[in-house]
Amino acid sequence: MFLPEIETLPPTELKKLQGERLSGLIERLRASDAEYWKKKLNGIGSVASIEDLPSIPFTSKSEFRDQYPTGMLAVPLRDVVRVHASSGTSGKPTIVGYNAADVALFGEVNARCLAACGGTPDDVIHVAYGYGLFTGGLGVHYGAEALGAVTVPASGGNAVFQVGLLADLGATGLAATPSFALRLAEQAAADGRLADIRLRWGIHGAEPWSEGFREKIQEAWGGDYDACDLYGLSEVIGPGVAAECYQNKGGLHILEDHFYPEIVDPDTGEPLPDGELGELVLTTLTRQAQPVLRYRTRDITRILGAGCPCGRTSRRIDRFQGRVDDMLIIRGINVYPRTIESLLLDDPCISGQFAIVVDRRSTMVELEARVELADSSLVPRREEILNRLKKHLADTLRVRVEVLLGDPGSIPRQDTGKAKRVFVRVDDTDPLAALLH
Ligand code: DLL
Repeated sequence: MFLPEIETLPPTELKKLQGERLSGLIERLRASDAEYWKKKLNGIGSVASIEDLPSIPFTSKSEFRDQYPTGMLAVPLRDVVRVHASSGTSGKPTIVGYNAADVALFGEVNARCLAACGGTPDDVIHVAYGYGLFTGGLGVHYGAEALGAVTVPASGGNAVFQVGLLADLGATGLAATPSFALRLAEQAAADGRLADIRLRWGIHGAEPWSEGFREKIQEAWGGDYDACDLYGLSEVIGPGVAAECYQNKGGLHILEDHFYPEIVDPDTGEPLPDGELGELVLTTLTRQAQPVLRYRTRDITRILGAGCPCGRTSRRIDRFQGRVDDMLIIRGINVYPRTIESLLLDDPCISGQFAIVVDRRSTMVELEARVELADSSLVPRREEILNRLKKHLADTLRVRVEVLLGDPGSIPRQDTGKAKRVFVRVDDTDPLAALLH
């Protein structure tokens, strides 16, 4: 544990700390000259404990767009020492500012997450998240340095070169998106370098991934590799909001002394009790330059409760089911791409690479899943595996999915950024062809 005195605080003390931090934050924000904060807090009564949080209105993604680029800063711009940005789906990116204390916090929370996933000062940590405006590379980088590990800023791309580096520098920890972690393992196998690589654990996030995908990554790197989940988002800080511990995978410890979680109904905004699936809402209790109050993440999860064999007392949240906006509505039936992924990747004969195509060429929308065989020895069994997959999907989903089962390596790989899994087909051009350029 990186900060045991905080990470094992008894729940009542944690709640007290959260209340103090929240009321301190509100006082700081009330003192800010920014128009945005004056308006946001106008008419809000006293905020003395965490129970007062629901009296504050939600914050939505559109506020970042409206306040672009620096309207949400709670400090003068000259106090900012770093900016990050996430690319918006439409138009303007979301800009996030950090002062020196925020940068230190960014390092601390990532060091805590790395330690939860198995990292120690003795590790060599290969950071293959993208560096730049994206928060992944620099966020985990500062965490790995704060932990005292040897930190290798590999960034994304160039899998062949990265495999050599992993072997030559003796990396023991791998920080990468789950899709790139698997891509690197495939490359290492193709180059005959797997036996030269000593990776023990990985910290993977920035995109949704199923338990089946975890198994593919762990198998690809060898049985002892622990693949753990890391969650975060630019609007809140970047990576470092929640992470699994290697002792108890299946839920993520939320660093709730800094990021206070609530779960609400995504349609009505009504709070939901622990255990119920809904939209995660986050409040940054300690961010200084650009805090957020009750930010609607659009990410779907549930609160699992506290108590964990690792000794951390923070509550855990479930692995992400997807985003509210990801939900596909196929002939009136709601389906999340992650559900289809879980069903497909349950099958050991299928590789971890897949794509879902929403075919909108006719008014009857069709779903197509493209997968590939895990290795070429399975080619003679293609029909049998395909029928098994189709049956597995038909038994569980209420929508029909056409399955295409290709040869190993037939689905295009992506070496940078977040893996694109869902493609929309509107004409006779194959939407996956765009990945080849
Ligand atoms: O993806 C920050 C990050 C970097 C997290 C590296 C983990 C590792 P954004 O680009 O702003 O920030 O995207 C945030 O990505 O709202 C989720 O929808 C999704 N996401 C992030 N982590 C996970 C995860 C970074 N572990 C958005 N599981 C979030 C599922 C995730 N989805």
